[in-house]
Amino acid sequence: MSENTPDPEILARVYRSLRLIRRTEEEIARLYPSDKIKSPVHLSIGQESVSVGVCDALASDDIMSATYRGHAAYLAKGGDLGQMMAELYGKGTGRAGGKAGSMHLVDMKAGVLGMSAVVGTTIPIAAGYALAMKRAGRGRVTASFFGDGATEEGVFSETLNFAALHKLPILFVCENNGFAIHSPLSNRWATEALRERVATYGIPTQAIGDGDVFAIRRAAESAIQAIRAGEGPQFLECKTYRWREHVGPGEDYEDDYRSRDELTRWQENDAVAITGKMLDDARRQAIDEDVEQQIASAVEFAEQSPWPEPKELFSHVYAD
Ligand SMILES: Cc1ncc(C[n+]2csc(CCOP(=O)(O)OP(=O)(O)O)c2C)c(N)n1
Repeated sequence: MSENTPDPEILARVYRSLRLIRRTEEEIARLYPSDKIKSPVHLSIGQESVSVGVCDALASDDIMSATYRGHAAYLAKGGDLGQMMAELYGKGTGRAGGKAGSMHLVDMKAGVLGMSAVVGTTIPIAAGYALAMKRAGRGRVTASFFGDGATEEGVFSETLNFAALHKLPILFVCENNGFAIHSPLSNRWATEALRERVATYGIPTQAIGDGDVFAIRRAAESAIQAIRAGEGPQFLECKTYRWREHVGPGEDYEDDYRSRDELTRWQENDAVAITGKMLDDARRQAIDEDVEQQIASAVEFAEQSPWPEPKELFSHVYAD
């Protein structure tokens, strides 16, 4: 972790966000076998520092898009937890009326543009939003989160080119967890020089190799400053590690595609635990208790909420 001591308010806010995401997803994993949660879940446990570091550096009216592994980014940007949980339960009070599930979270009040199950597809949509924001001229920034696998999609390269050409106000954030489902980078990339590939489009890049949330936050802050100064898109590559299986609540270290030693190395560098230890005990305990209450009331809200009305099946299918 960083040697620079963060500002106490930033430290407390960052810890709260990390802890909320970690505990929410642990609760989702605990509830999942009960079949109350009606959609597949792709957990970010272990990857929280990327979403938190970047979203904490964004302004509240900035915009963010993410992927099916999107609970962390949604919560880090301030998405409503109760409505997220109700969405996972398929309830009518969910963010999308229970129709979208975990992989398609959206909350425009919090600047969450949306997510998609189709790899890479939110990258050009985020660039489109950035183009609209540039034209509106109010200095707002879009951040686009995606995995290392998404950089293999043609649309990634097309979007980098377009964004660089038009100097769009967009921050590209690659959450490089080293795997696309079970395929490691070594089976997919001839070189790991992702930053060099991106730089050929004329986009400045930075890399953070160890999941240090404050290093990610500092990198995001400087990139966002450059974007607001009109310098065009910026790119962050954040190395990270997915602790659970690709989809679902469990672990998959018996599946023979990665070793538990790798997990242990990342767990020793766990941003949630390290950041918590930087706070004094009373402050940390108060935050932890508050987070538990927030999660309990979100679960209660989801459980007590009604199912969508049958007629809702036909709403939002076509534009009015
Ligand atoms: C266009 C497309 N191709 C393939 C898939 C199947 N698929 C789902 S997740 C995934 C891996 C993507 O890996 P990455 O972008 O690194 O994200 P991560 O799951 O590691 O967060 C693939 C290939 C898909 N959903 N969409």
